[in-house]
Amino acid sequence: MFASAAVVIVLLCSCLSHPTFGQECPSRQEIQGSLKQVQKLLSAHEASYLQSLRNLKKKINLLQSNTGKQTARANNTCTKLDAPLKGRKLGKSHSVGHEVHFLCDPGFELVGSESRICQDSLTWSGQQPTCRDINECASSPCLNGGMCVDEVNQFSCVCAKGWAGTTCQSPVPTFFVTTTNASAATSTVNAAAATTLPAATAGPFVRPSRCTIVQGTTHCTCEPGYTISGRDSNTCTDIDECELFHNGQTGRLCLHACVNTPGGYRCSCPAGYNVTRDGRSCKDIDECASRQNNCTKDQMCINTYGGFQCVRVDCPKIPNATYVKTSTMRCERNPCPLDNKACSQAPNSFSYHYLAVVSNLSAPRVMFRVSALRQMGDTLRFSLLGGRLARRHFTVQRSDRLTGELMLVSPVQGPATLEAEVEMSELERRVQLGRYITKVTMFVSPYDF
Ligand SMILES: [Ca+2]
Ligand SMILES: [Ca+2]
Repeated sequence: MFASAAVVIVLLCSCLSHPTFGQECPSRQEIQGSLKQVQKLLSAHEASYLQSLRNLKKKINLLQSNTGKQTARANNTCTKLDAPLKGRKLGKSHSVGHEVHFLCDPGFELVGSESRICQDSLTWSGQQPTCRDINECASSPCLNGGMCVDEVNQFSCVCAKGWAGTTCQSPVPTFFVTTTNASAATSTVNAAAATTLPAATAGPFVRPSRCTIVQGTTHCTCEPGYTISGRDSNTCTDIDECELFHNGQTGRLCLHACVNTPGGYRCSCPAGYNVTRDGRSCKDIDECASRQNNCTKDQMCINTYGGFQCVRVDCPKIPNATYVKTSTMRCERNPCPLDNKACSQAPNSFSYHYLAVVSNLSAPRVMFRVSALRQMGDTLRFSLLGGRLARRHFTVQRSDRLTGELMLVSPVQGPATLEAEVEMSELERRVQLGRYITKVTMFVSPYDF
């Protein structure tokens, strides 16, 4: 088209500059008509040229942004997330498509997102969660004017005078006994000085009362932690707080055991625990951190609730395949001889993981995750191996394209040790490319703390 326009222009130019050159020149009108057509033609060309330029620019921009995305995808991870205060984070991978879950300690409730996914945009879905102390006092459980004190996972009542019990439900026998003594003057008498206590009731759990005689009326009182019981106002007996507050429900005095003492009480914990600073709860002793363990050098110390375990990873003995330890908790298969199918079908690796949990942990919950770094082949499969016990308490499910999770499906009553094996297999057109076994051992404490 450009060529034909150029010929027309050359022809017109030569006619205009040399009108008598001997060729048949068109009339002026015809020339103007032709020039208009040429102008139209050029405008059309200019428009189409500009359109092509715009398209080309668009394509270049698209290419540039795609290259940028691929660079980001090369280290395609979201920023690291922290566990909430008084809570835990499950899941370590921050790669695109991976999920992390959040749990709160007992007595705390989660506010915000329970799970967050690392999105394609390299940002996390949802909101960062926090753990909020569950207010056990919200239902006003303390009766008869008692004041409720919210504690971690429980509450306690500070009862108004004259009331006792977990929820201040029971009236307390009065500490003041009024007797009439017509002959007595106003004086303070130590009752024990005047009366010899019977041997059977003597001892640290029995104390003399303090009596004041005011205008012929005797008022007897006891030291804190003691009360006048029965008719004998001269004798104070220890209040058995453990008995008085004995109630298996929320407002227990002690997390574990209560020991009555003269004038008070104390809480005790099973072996392997220390009593907490508030004197009422029990905290596990970390024998592995405090070197209070007898694990040998080739063993690993696993701290458990109420104790510890010494474990040693020995690589499995499987016919046709040999394994070598590549780290404290991992064994990998040595290269197989050519054409040894039995060897190449044996698991490529065994990984070992140990978890310590309390008894009766609520379920369902994710206990462990297994992820493939990248997908080989066309199918990735996760399955649960192991005996009936493992199947009763665990299941394996997929959380994203490359991750399988071991879920606890029913609470486990401790003490117990459970083992589960998660197998991850890679397949290409139903032919197995590799098998990776993760052995998870869960130590369940005898107590729910
Ligand atoms: Ca006592
Ligand atoms: Ca321990």
